[in-house]
Amino acid sequence: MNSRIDLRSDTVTRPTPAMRKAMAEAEVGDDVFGEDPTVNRLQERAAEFLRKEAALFVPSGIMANQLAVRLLTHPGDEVIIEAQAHIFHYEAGAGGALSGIQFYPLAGARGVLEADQVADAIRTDEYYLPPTRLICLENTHNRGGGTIYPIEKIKTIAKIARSRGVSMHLDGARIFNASVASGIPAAEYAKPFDTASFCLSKGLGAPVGSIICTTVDRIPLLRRLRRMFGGGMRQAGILAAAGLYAMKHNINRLSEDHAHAKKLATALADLPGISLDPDRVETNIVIFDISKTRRSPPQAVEALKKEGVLVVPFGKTLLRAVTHLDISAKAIEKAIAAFRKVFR
Ligand code: TLP
Repeated sequence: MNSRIDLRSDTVTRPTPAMRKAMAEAEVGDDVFGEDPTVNRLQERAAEFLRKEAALFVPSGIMANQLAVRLLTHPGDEVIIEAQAHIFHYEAGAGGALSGIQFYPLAGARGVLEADQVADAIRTDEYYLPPTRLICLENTHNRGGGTIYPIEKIKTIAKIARSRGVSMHLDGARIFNASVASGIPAAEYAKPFDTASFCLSKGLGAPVGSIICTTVDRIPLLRRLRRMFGGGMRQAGILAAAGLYAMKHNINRLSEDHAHAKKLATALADLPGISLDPDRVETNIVIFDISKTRRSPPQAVEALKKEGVLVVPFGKTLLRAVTHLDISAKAIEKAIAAFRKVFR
């Protein structure tokens, strides 16, 4: 398996020896009692990074998102979301099941909503309408193709939300990809949001864990909800140490992943039957259309697998390739050669 070039997701990275050393040496305690010093340090560090008052370490990006939804809504409320967003598309119906909310999905352009669309979707205050309580944005936008949410759009949407009494959550699973690619600090992206999450287990290369940042006064309720959702962990400092290591060493290097994605996209765009615009590849996600080849996505996935390259089907005619810490420049060359062999 190790010789395979695994472009299925940036979640597939394995901890390096240095990260494992940091994990092995971590000082630990029982985090359900709030007594794990390494978890506490990670939470402080994460809050500092996003310039929020406080942060909570949780097992997954989905839990961070769903805690935010639960925290900021009541059953029967409505949540405005882009129709391809992870929270709506990939979280197994959790918003309805765990928080009793309904979503109002809006179609965005590569995941990005216009402020007018959002403004029009906020319900007026009538007893027969569901109250709009929350707007969720995703940055970078995964199914949009790793799209960076333009900061001005975020600010405008947030201004509208505030004026209408609606909360804002950022699914910032890949916020550091957005930040490194655009040069805009992650804290600036997170600023207009009541809650902002990010994943340690994607581009940053930690094995497990996500963070949700918010105000200090919301932390007791968040801790209670995390327990309710079964996400309280005990000697989690072993995992938090990987997170601290990841935040120290693996943020700036994300630019390498972006360069690799661009290189891959540029090569793929030249192949007959593959459609994509490399200019639209802004970060580490490359989504491309293969409808003009004679292969279905599962067939193409199999053919590429035989050549030692792993990607995932991403819709009826689409495949997705994601670059990450475990993909070297040489691996990108090899992947390009494999794509040429399969699609020429
Ligand atoms: N995304 C995964 C799959 O679930 C699709 C991937 O391979 O990209 N927010 C965003 C924007 C995500 O892309 C993901 C994972 C999550 C949240 C959930 O994170 P985890 O898997 O830690 O629960």
